Amino acid sequence: MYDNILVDREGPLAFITFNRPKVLNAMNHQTKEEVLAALEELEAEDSVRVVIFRGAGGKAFVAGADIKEFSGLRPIRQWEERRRLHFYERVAAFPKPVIAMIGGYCLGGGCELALACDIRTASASSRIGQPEINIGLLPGGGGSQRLPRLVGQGKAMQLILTGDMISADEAKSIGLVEEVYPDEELEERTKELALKISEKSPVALRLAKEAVRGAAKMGLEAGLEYESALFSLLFSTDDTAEGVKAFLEKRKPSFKGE
Ligand code: CO8
Repeated sequence: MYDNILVDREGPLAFITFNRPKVLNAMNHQTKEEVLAALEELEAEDSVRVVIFRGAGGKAFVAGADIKEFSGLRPIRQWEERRRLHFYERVAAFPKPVIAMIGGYCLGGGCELALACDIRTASASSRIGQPEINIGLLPGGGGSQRLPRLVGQGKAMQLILTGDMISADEAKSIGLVEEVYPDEELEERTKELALKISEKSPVALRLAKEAVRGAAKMGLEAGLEYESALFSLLFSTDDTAEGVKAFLEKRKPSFKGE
């Protein structure tokens, strides 16, 4: 159905796999269109609780935007694409939890995609960076804004100004990825993490994600008001009633997402 990605379901999990291993899964325009279409599909499927991005071929998650599309690119075309797609913003705003499962190179637009996800796991041998500066560019998919929020301004500056790739362990030490697993355990351990999340109330997950995203969008006072409104809203849901009841009855809750 898609040329550049694969979409697979496994119980409550859905995988979107970047599938252009010959170019280390570099993302071209068509890939982005396909990812957005897949996300739309997965948003509508109640059985899908968590989405995981991964790369095919074992060598890369995504080695960046497809540099071939940059040669002779007209500024107006680039501006129009951004205006029309809002690719990275739509990944970040997806209403279900999204995990970037990084196996191998995670560079440029690939790193920015990972930054737009909610949680990042990486295999120990992964290499992560924002090398745009090496081709006379800067991160144009949100990296200059999301990276400093995650790792602090100094480290973000260093990564963006040098274009250096760092190891998964270093990425974890600066907060750029949340978990590092041995290469052969990446998929299994990431699935365990995703399955744990998938058991929670989908509606509570959605609002919790919104609340945390709010922290990057507003000041503390407005953020606390936002959190309070979302917290209160959850008392209108069956899931919250069920969660509280199940706790008091000392049993596992059964969440319906309503
Ligand atoms: N775009 C296009 N093709 C690529 C890319 C890429 N980003 N990365 C790798 N490839 C291709 C190579 O050209 C090569 O193709 P071919 O076999 O036809 O020559 C193939 O993939 C395999 O790559 P290598 O032979 O280079 O593999 P190596 O193991 O020697 O090196 C590297 C791996 C170090 C990852 C190397 O491929 C590399 O440096 N790649 C480029 C990484 C990069 O600079 N990424 C950032 C791109 S710019 C960007 O992402 C901007 C984002 C802005 C987003 C906002 C847009 C709206």
